[in-house]
Amino acid sequence: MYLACGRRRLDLSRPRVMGILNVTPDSFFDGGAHFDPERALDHARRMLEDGADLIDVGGESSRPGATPVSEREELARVLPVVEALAGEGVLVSIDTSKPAVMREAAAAGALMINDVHALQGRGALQVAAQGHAAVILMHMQGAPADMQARPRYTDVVREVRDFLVQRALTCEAAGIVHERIAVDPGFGFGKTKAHNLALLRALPVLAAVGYPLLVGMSRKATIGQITGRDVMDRMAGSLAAALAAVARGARILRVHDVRQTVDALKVWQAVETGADEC
Ligand code: YH5
Repeated sequence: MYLACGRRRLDLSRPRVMGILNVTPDSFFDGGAHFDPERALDHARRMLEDGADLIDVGGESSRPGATPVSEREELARVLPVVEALAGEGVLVSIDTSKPAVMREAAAAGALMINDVHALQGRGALQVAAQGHAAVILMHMQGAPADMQARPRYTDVVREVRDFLVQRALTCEAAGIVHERIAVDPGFGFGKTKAHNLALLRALPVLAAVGYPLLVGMSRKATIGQITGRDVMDRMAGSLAAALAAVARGARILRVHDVRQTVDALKVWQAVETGADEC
Protein backbone atom coordinates (compact mmCIF):
# COMPACT_ATOMS: atom_id res chain seq x y z
CA MET A 1 0.00 0.00 0.00
CA TYR A 2 1.20 3.50 -0.78
CA LEU A 3 -0.06 7.04 -1.09
CA ALA A 4 0.72 8.91 -4.31
CA CYS A 5 2.06 12.37 -3.44
CA GLY A 6 2.87 14.17 -6.68
CA ARG A 7 5.57 12.07 -8.35
CA ARG A 8 6.52 10.54 -5.04
CA ARG A 9 5.07 7.52 -3.32
CA LEU A 10 4.73 7.32 0.43
CA ASP A 11 5.29 3.64 1.12
CA LEU A 12 2.75 2.54 3.72
CA SER A 13 3.93 -1.04 4.15
CA ARG A 14 4.89 0.22 7.60
CA PRO A 15 3.12 2.94 9.62
CA ARG A 16 4.34 6.50 9.04
CA VAL A 17 4.66 9.50 11.30
CA MET A 18 3.40 12.96 10.37
CA GLY A 19 4.85 15.68 12.60
CA ILE A 20 2.54 18.57 13.45
CA LEU A 21 3.94 22.02 12.70
CA ASN A 22 1.67 24.86 13.84
CA VAL A 23 2.72 28.18 12.37
CA THR A 24 0.16 30.04 14.48
CA PRO A 25 0.34 32.46 17.39
CA ASP A 26 -2.40 30.60 19.32
CA SER A 27 -1.70 26.87 19.31
CA PHE A 28 -2.50 25.17 22.62
CA PHE A 29 0.64 23.04 22.62
CA ASP A 30 3.46 25.26 21.49
CA GLY A 31 1.62 28.47 22.38
CA GLY A 32 2.83 30.11 19.21
CA ALA A 33 6.44 29.15 19.85
CA HIS A 34 6.87 28.32 16.15
CA PHE A 35 5.11 31.35 14.77
CA ASP A 36 8.36 32.83 13.51
CA PRO A 37 9.39 31.01 10.27
CA GLU A 38 12.94 30.31 11.48
CA ARG A 39 11.69 28.77 14.70
CA ALA A 40 9.06 26.81 12.81
CA LEU A 41 11.80 25.44 10.56
CA ASP A 42 13.96 24.53 13.56
CA HIS A 43 11.07 22.59 15.03
CA ALA A 44 10.39 20.85 11.70
CA ARG A 45 14.05 19.86 11.36
CA ARG A 46 14.00 18.49 14.89
CA MET A 47 10.97 16.36 14.09
CA LEU A 48 12.66 15.09 10.92
CA GLU A 49 15.81 14.17 12.87
CA ASP A 50 13.51 12.38 15.27
CA GLY A 51 12.19 10.26 12.42
CA ALA A 52 9.13 12.05 11.07
CA ASP A 53 8.26 10.87 7.56
CA LEU A 54 6.38 14.04 6.67
CA ILE A 55 5.50 17.42 8.17
CA ASP A 56 1.98 18.87 8.37
CA VAL A 57 2.23 22.66 8.12
CA GLY A 58 -0.78 24.60 9.40
CA GLY A 59 -1.34 28.35 9.59
CA GLU A 60 -4.83 28.42 11.09
CA SER A 61 -5.90 26.84 14.37
CA SER A 62 -8.99 24.64 14.06
CA ARG A 63 -9.72 24.66 17.78
CA PRO A 64 -13.02 26.05 19.07
CA GLY A 65 -12.81 29.78 19.64
CA ALA A 66 -9.65 30.28 17.61
CA THR A 67 -9.55 33.48 15.61
CA PRO A 68 -10.08 32.87 11.88
CA VAL A 69 -7.23 34.10 9.72
CA SER A 70 -7.42 35.78 6.34
CA GLU A 71 -6.15 34.05 3.24
CA ARG A 72 -3.36 36.61 3.02
CA GLU A 73 -2.25 36.04 6.60
CA GLU A 74 -2.41 32.26 6.29
CA LEU A 75 -0.32 32.38 3.12
CA ALA A 76 2.23 34.64 4.79
CA ARG A 77 2.55 32.18 7.67
CA VAL A 78 2.84 28.92 5.78
CA LEU A 79 4.46 29.66 2.41
CA PRO A 80 8.00 30.44 3.61
CA VAL A 81 7.97 27.28 5.71
CA VAL A 82 6.54 25.06 2.96
CA GLU A 83 9.00 26.44 0.44
CA ALA A 84 12.03 25.92 2.68
CA LEU A 85 11.10 22.38 3.71
CA ALA A 86 10.02 21.24 0.25
CA GLY A 87 13.26 22.72 -1.09
CA GLU A 88 15.14 20.38 1.24
CA GLY A 89 13.24 17.41 -0.15
CA VAL A 90 10.91 17.07 2.82
CA LEU A 91 7.47 15.60 2.20
CA VAL A 92 5.22 18.49 3.18
CA SER A 93 1.50 18.38 3.92
CA ILE A 94 -0.45 21.63 3.95
CA ASP A 95 -3.14 21.76 6.65
CA THR A 96 -5.73 24.12 5.21
CA SER A 97 -9.29 24.41 3.98
CA LYS A 98 -8.63 27.43 1.76
CA PRO A 99 -8.29 26.69 -1.99
CA ALA A 100 -5.81 29.52 -2.55
CA VAL A 101 -3.58 28.22 0.24
CA MET A 102 -3.78 24.70 -1.24
CA ARG A 103 -2.80 26.03 -4.67
CA GLU A 104 0.04 28.26 -3.48
CA ALA A 105 1.41 25.68 -1.08
CA ALA A 106 1.39 23.07 -3.85
CA ALA A 107 3.22 25.54 -6.11
CA ALA A 108 5.77 25.94 -3.30
CA GLY A 109 6.25 22.16 -3.20
CA ALA A 110 3.66 20.73 -0.79
CA LEU A 111 2.75 17.23 -1.96
CA MET A 112 -0.20 16.61 0.35
CA ILE A 113 -3.37 18.54 1.23
CA ASN A 114 -4.79 17.93 4.70
CA ASP A 115 -8.26 19.47 4.82
CA VAL A 116 -10.37 19.01 7.95
CA HIS A 117 -13.37 19.95 5.79
CA ALA A 118 -12.65 17.10 3.36
CA LEU A 119 -12.54 19.45 0.33
CA GLN A 120 -16.18 20.47 0.83
CA GLY A 121 -15.47 24.22 0.79
CA ARG A 122 -16.13 26.25 -2.34
CA GLY A 123 -13.43 25.60 -4.91
CA ALA A 124 -11.36 23.20 -2.78
CA LEU A 125 -12.15 20.02 -4.71
CA GLN A 126 -11.36 21.72 -8.01
CA VAL A 127 -7.99 22.98 -6.81
CA ALA A 128 -7.06 19.58 -5.43
CA ALA A 129 -8.14 17.89 -8.67
CA GLN A 130 -6.09 20.30 -10.78
CA GLY A 131 -2.88 19.33 -8.97
CA HIS A 132 -1.22 16.04 -8.08
CA ALA A 133 -0.93 16.28 -4.32
CA ALA A 134 -2.31 13.54 -2.10
CA VAL A 135 -5.46 14.50 -0.18
CA ILE A 136 -6.45 13.68 3.38
CA LEU A 137 -10.23 13.56 3.77
CA MET A 138 -11.29 14.02 7.38
CA HIS A 139 -14.70 13.60 8.98
CA MET A 140 -16.11 16.38 11.15
CA GLN A 141 -19.60 16.86 12.55
CA GLY A 142 -20.55 20.53 12.68
CA ALA A 143 -18.02 23.33 12.44
CA PRO A 144 -15.03 24.03 14.72
CA ALA A 145 -16.87 26.88 16.50
CA ASP A 146 -19.58 24.61 17.94
CA MET A 147 -18.71 21.02 17.03
CA GLN A 148 -18.22 19.88 20.63
CA ALA A 149 -21.49 21.43 21.86
CA ARG A 150 -23.70 18.41 21.29
CA PRO A 151 -22.22 15.72 19.09
CA ARG A 152 -24.93 13.23 18.10
CA TYR A 153 -24.88 10.04 16.06
CA THR A 154 -27.18 7.06 15.61
CA ASP A 155 -24.24 4.86 14.61
CA VAL A 156 -21.01 6.82 14.72
CA VAL A 157 -18.85 4.22 12.94
CA ARG A 158 -21.28 3.77 10.09
CA GLU A 159 -21.89 7.50 9.69
CA VAL A 160 -18.18 8.31 9.64
CA ARG A 161 -17.43 5.45 7.25
CA ASP A 162 -20.26 6.40 4.88
CA PHE A 163 -19.16 10.03 4.86
CA LEU A 164 -15.53 9.14 4.10
CA VAL A 165 -16.49 6.75 1.30
CA GLN A 166 -18.86 9.31 -0.21
CA ARG A 167 -16.19 12.04 -0.12
CA ALA A 168 -13.53 9.72 -1.55
CA LEU A 169 -15.82 8.72 -4.42
CA THR A 170 -16.66 12.38 -5.06
CA CYS A 171 -12.92 13.09 -5.26
CA GLU A 172 -12.40 10.21 -7.66
CA ALA A 173 -15.26 11.45 -9.84
CA ALA A 174 -13.53 14.85 -9.93
CA GLY A 175 -10.34 13.20 -11.21
CA ILE A 176 -8.34 12.53 -8.04
CA VAL A 177 -7.10 8.98 -8.45
CA HIS A 178 -7.68 6.41 -5.70
CA GLU A 179 -3.94 6.25 -4.94
CA ARG A 180 -3.90 9.93 -3.97
CA ILE A 181 -6.59 9.60 -1.29
CA ALA A 182 -6.32 8.87 2.43
CA VAL A 183 -9.15 9.08 4.97
CA ASP A 184 -9.33 10.10 8.61
CA PRO A 185 -12.15 9.66 11.19
CA GLY A 186 -11.36 13.09 12.65
CA PHE A 187 -10.91 12.30 16.33
CA GLY A 188 -12.32 15.09 18.46
CA PHE A 189 -14.09 16.88 15.62
CA GLY A 190 -17.71 16.78 16.76
CA LYS A 191 -17.22 13.65 18.88
CA THR A 192 -17.48 12.76 22.55
CA LYS A 193 -15.03 10.48 24.33
CA ALA A 194 -17.46 7.59 23.73
CA HIS A 195 -17.64 8.39 20.01
CA ASN A 196 -13.85 8.61 19.76
CA LEU A 197 -13.39 5.29 21.55
CA ALA A 198 -16.02 3.59 19.41
CA LEU A 199 -14.20 4.84 16.30
CA LEU A 200 -10.81 3.75 17.58
CA ARG A 201 -12.14 0.28 18.39
CA ALA A 202 -13.75 0.04 14.96
CA LEU A 203 -10.77 1.30 12.93
CA PRO A 204 -10.58 -2.05 11.09
CA VAL A 205 -14.02 -1.25 9.63
CA LEU A 206 -12.69 2.09 8.36
CA ALA A 207 -9.44 0.54 7.10
CA ALA A 208 -11.54 -1.93 5.09
CA VAL A 209 -12.89 0.84 2.82
CA GLY A 210 -9.62 0.58 0.91
CA TYR A 211 -7.99 3.97 1.43
CA PRO A 212 -5.03 4.46 3.79
CA LEU A 213 -6.13 5.61 7.22
CA LEU A 214 -4.61 8.61 8.95
CA VAL A 215 -5.38 9.22 12.61
CA GLY A 216 -4.74 12.19 14.84
CA MET A 217 -5.32 11.68 18.54
CA SER A 218 -2.15 13.27 19.82
CA ARG A 219 -2.84 15.11 23.12
CA LYS A 220 -6.53 15.55 22.36
CA ALA A 221 -9.30 15.93 24.94
CA THR A 222 -10.24 12.23 24.98
CA ILE A 223 -6.72 11.36 26.14
CA GLY A 224 -7.12 13.99 28.85
CA GLN A 225 -10.51 12.64 29.91
CA ILE A 226 -9.21 9.08 30.19
CA THR A 227 -5.99 9.93 32.02
CA GLY A 228 -7.09 13.02 33.93
CA ARG A 229 -4.05 14.82 32.56
CA ASP A 230 -3.59 18.34 31.29
CA VAL A 231 -2.68 18.81 27.62
CA MET A 232 1.04 19.20 28.42
CA ASP A 233 1.04 15.85 30.20
CA ARG A 234 -0.69 13.61 27.66
CA MET A 235 2.24 12.08 25.83
CA ALA A 236 2.10 8.59 27.33
CA GLY A 237 -1.64 8.42 26.83
CA SER A 238 -1.20 9.56 23.23
CA LEU A 239 1.39 6.84 22.58
CA ALA A 240 -1.00 4.19 23.85
CA ALA A 241 -3.71 5.52 21.56
CA ALA A 242 -1.27 5.62 18.62
CA LEU A 243 -0.32 1.97 19.07
CA ALA A 244 -3.96 0.95 19.51
CA ALA A 245 -4.62 2.70 16.20
CA VAL A 246 -1.80 1.07 14.23
CA ALA A 247 -2.77 -2.31 15.62
CA ARG A 248 -6.20 -1.69 14.06
CA GLY A 249 -4.98 -0.57 10.66
CA ALA A 250 -3.93 3.09 10.91
CA ARG A 251 -1.15 3.85 8.42
CA ILE A 252 -0.24 7.49 9.19
CA LEU A 253 -0.11 8.98 12.68
CA ARG A 254 -0.42 12.75 13.05
CA VAL A 255 1.51 13.56 16.22
CA HIS A 256 3.26 16.21 18.29
CA ASP A 257 5.73 13.85 19.97
CA VAL A 258 7.64 12.45 17.01
CA ARG A 259 10.64 10.90 18.75
CA GLN A 260 8.55 8.99 21.25
CA THR A 261 6.04 7.86 18.63
CA VAL A 262 8.82 6.62 16.35
CA ASP A 263 10.34 4.64 19.24
CA ALA A 264 6.96 3.14 20.13
CA LEU A 265 6.42 2.16 16.50
CA LYS A 266 9.86 0.55 16.28
CA VAL A 267 9.04 -1.68 19.23
CA TRP A 268 5.59 -2.45 17.84
CA GLN A 269 7.12 -3.22 14.45
CA ALA A 270 9.76 -5.50 15.95
CA VAL A 271 7.03 -7.47 17.69
CA GLU A 272 4.93 -7.69 14.55
CA THR A 273 7.69 -8.70 12.13
CA GLY A 274 9.94 -10.73 14.41
CA ALA A 275 12.88 -9.02 12.70
CA ASP A 276 15.58 -10.37 15.05
CA GLU A 277 14.21 -13.80 15.82
CA CYS A 278 16.60 -16.37 17.21
C1 YH5 B 1 -6.79 15.27 12.76
O1 YH5 B 1 -7.17 14.54 13.66
N1 YH5 B 1 -6.48 17.46 14.06
S1 YH5 B 1 -5.99 20.09 14.61
C2 YH5 B 1 -6.79 19.81 20.47
C3 YH5 B 1 -5.89 19.16 21.29
C4 YH5 B 1 -4.84 18.47 20.73
C5 YH5 B 1 -4.70 18.43 19.37
C6 YH5 B 1 -6.44 20.23 23.31
N2 YH5 B 1 -5.86 18.66 12.32
C7 YH5 B 1 -6.47 16.66 12.96
O2 YH5 B 1 -4.46 18.45 16.60
N3 YH5 B 1 -5.95 16.90 10.63
C8 YH5 B 1 -6.12 18.66 13.64
O3 YH5 B 1 -5.97 19.14 22.65
C9 YH5 B 1 -6.07 17.42 11.88
N4 YH5 B 1 -6.66 14.82 11.49
C10 YH5 B 1 -6.26 15.62 10.45
N5 YH5 B 1 -6.17 15.07 9.23
C11 YH5 B 1 -6.49 19.59 16.24
C12 YH5 B 1 -5.43 19.02 17.08
C13 YH5 B 1 -5.60 19.09 18.55
C14 YH5 B 1 -6.65 19.78 19.11
